[in-house]
Amino acid sequence: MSRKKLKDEASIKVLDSIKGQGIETIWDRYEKQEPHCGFGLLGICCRMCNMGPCRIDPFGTGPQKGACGATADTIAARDMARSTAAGSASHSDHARDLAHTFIAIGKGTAQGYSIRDPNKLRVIAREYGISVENKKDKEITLELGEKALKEFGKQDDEQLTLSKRAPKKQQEIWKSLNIYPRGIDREVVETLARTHEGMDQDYKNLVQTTMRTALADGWGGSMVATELSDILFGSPQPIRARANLGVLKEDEVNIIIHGHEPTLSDVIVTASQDKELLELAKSKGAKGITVAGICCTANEMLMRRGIPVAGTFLQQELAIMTGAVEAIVVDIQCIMPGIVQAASHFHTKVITTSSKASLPGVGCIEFHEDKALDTAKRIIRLAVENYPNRKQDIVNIPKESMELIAGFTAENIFYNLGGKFRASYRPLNENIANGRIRGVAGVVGCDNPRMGSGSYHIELVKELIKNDVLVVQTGCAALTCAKEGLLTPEAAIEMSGDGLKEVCKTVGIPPALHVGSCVDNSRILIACTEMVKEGGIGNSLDELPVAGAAIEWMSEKAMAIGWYFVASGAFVLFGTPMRVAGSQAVFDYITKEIENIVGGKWAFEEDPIKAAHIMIDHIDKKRKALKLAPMLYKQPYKVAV
Ligand code: SF4
Ligand code: MSK
Repeated sequence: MSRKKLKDEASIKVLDSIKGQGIETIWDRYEKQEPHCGFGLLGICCRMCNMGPCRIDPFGTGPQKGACGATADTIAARDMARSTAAGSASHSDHARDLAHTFIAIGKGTAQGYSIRDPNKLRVIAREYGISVENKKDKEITLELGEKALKEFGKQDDEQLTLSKRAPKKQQEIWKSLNIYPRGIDREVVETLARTHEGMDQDYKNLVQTTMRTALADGWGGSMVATELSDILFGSPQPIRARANLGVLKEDEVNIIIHGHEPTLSDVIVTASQDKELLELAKSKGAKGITVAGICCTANEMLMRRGIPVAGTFLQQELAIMTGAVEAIVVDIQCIMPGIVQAASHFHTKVITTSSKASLPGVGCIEFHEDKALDTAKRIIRLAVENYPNRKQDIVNIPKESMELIAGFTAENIFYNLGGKFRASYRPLNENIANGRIRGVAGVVGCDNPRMGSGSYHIELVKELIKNDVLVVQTGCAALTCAKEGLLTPEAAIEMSGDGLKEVCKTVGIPPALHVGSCVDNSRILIACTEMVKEGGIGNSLDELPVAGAAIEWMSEKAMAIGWYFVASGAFVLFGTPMRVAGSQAVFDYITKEIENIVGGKWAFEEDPIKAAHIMIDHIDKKRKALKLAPMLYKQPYKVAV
């Protein structure tokens, strides 16, 4: 029963409040799907052509080949490649939209935007080979937007962010394996072509295209999205805010922004402070307007503007079920169709804003840069006018919300670890080398009713920090841990091992650092590269004592992220094996053999404590290979789990 693992008090209270009212949630629908189709779970069902669907018998007594002759190996690897391409496309299309916004700003056709980090604009423009001398922001913005856009369609040339930033050893490996990505679009299209019926049947070749496409995302599409967002919306700095459903206000108009793209939500936040709209809200009986985020739109607005977080992916329906949300404004990705059904029981208006993410029967106020501010004001007006329709007697906002610090980046971590006078990765590397910090782990990704409904992230992070592993977090994993207090120095330092505690206390940082949204996993690539550059704990990414996990992964984007880290030399753990367990050959290849090829590999473990120790074992293996000092303090770490 999936709900049994849900530990978040606020969510449980909302679920209890709707009992017996015939209102469905993701947990109800998930349970109705059980038991899940074994063929699908194992990845041995193929629907690539109309001779199928074909299924491979996992017990060896039934068919071992599809009608065309495809084996379990081909079918599983082909499915994994396609999903990774879809995930890469999602991140990268988000980046493309930002490039378009840059062009619109440069041409003067965008409304309501200004470049908030003109220094970074110049740094990145120079990296793209654009001369910035004596040029105005607008001019550079246009040139950078156009150049960034060209990255997507490159046919043979290398992507700039990748060729200029990735460690040399990784670049050499990618070239020797023919997985050095070209244009983002080209890689996605090629993977789709290669996975068509009658095309690539060799699972190793399919893993190769999977890695190349994912690398195009991590070092390309996602990285472009991160950099352009920093320039446009401001580079994050550590900022305090609050997270969980308790951030909604009983006496204010509540607007939820949900999805991934900050382009409209940033303007919505600005418009929510508009005097006229605030007056309108007062005239309707509300004391003000609260904008709160869900999913990665939340992360984007949280780390740049301190906007409160209403919740994670799994809380999108629950926010509506508090009865206190006037509008939920969605852009792209991770928008559950279930919110429409949820909203039908309350007064909440669901507003879609992208023609790429439509919901049946739901009105769309399409967002375009040239009318961004007008659109934002129109949306807020709609929400405000909906406030009198709220039934105050059924409003049930749980009290729970927790303080957090968000907004660490690969750049500002220099200052936070080294202080103003010693701005470098040296203190981090030194503390890893001398055994105060065991290593670094990325704990990222979705929350999933199949796993712990968020609770696995919390258990995993607690076990890692207890064993002196510094944690960096993005996506809903970060928001989940924020709700538990793991993103504040005050609440979390005491849960850390003695070495990590000493470092965090000295520097005043939490043991789990929020580094952003899903596309911001690219910041982790950059931070790892900086650790290599600083020296002393490995000469390439695959030598570093680091590991990553998306234990509750749900989306295809998580597969793209996992694969670009593995292809970059990292160890990545997922709770479940990406629908490849039906092919022993593919499973063994990606969990064992591949380490000798790219330096990284996969592991799958659903138990969060065991998962933490698998990651710790990997970090210790790397420490041993580097001959780093033994851990400084006696640890709770037990080798056998
Ligand atoms: Fe079946 Fe082959 Fe068609 Fe897949 S591609 S559905 S295995 S015939
Ligand atoms: S939002 S991809 S549920 S992390 Fe980026 Fe959360 Fe996963 Fe969506």
